[in-house]
Amino acid sequence: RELSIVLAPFSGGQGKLGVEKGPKYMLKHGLQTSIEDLGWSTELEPSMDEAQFVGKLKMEKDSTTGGSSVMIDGVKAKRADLVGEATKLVYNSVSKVVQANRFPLTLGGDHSIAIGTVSAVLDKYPDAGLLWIDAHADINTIESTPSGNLHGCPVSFLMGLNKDVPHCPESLKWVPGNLSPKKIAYIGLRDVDAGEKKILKDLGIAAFSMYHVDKYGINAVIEMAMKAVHPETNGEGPIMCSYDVDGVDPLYIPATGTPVRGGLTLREGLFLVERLAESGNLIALDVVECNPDLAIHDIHVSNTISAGCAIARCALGETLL
Ligand code: DIR
Ligand code: MN
Ligand code: MN
Ligand code: MN
Repeated sequence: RELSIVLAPFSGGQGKLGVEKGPKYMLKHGLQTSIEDLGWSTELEPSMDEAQFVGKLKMEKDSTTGGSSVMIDGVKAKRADLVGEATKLVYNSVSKVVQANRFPLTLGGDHSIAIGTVSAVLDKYPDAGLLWIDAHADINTIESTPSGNLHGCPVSFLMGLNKDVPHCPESLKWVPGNLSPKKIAYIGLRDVDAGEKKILKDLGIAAFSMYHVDKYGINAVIEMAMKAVHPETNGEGPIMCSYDVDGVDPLYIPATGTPVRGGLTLREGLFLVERLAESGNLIALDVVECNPDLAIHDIHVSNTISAGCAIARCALGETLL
């Protein structure tokens, strides 16, 4: 069992600096050794130069030209050039890893980086199902986005929903956009924009909100999600998990950019990935949106980073007994 930790220290998909520090903090917490202790041989795969992107972000904030944003009906797809560039670098790294039959564990960074990870995984495993753990659906198009933040849009790019939209950013045209709406299931949703609700409904996407977690329990929800992405084989088949830590309640994971109360308990959030590990079907994992700079107290940093690391370890086989 061989694994590469792909570092994706990118923050341009949203507006709060600090989320690029996620990978560094998780490594400092001892993540690589603890994964080795689970029996994996590991390697680091840096995908991009953190300082280079932070430098560009700062430049852009200082600049008044706004040349890198695309304005559509008064809404900007913010920093689309940087998101296009960064996600392509992540795509290149994850492609190298999966093509070498290694497991890609990608550490964000904001959730826009999943444009790169999922595209690379689908090249290698076209039949893969995608479980998207998040308070948010991240399926806004460049037309529906209320914020212009591209970390709220990765799924629409993965599905090719922006292809026919005028002014689709040139920088993101490399994205294959071939994820089928039948191959994704959400768990943990509780802050979904009106435009996103319409897309989920129109495309018939499997979406389990916190309502469903409360109603059926997390075990039943994960079984339903696995069956939703692999209906012909009763839930069996390759699964990728893209895990936004804001899926878990901010009580447990406070240092994240867009916290929403009423989320998964820490145990529910860990059970999810323990169950995926147990299935033997997990082929790739992202852990994104840990932002140590948003903590008010030091304890918030350690709670967030230790929970982020626990998500990775549980997905990779750590058990309580
Ligand atoms: C909101 C928030 N739906 C947006 N999205 C977030 O900006 O599109 N995604 N926070 O993680
Ligand atoms: Mn989110
Ligand atoms: Mn919102
Ligand atoms: Mn997200």
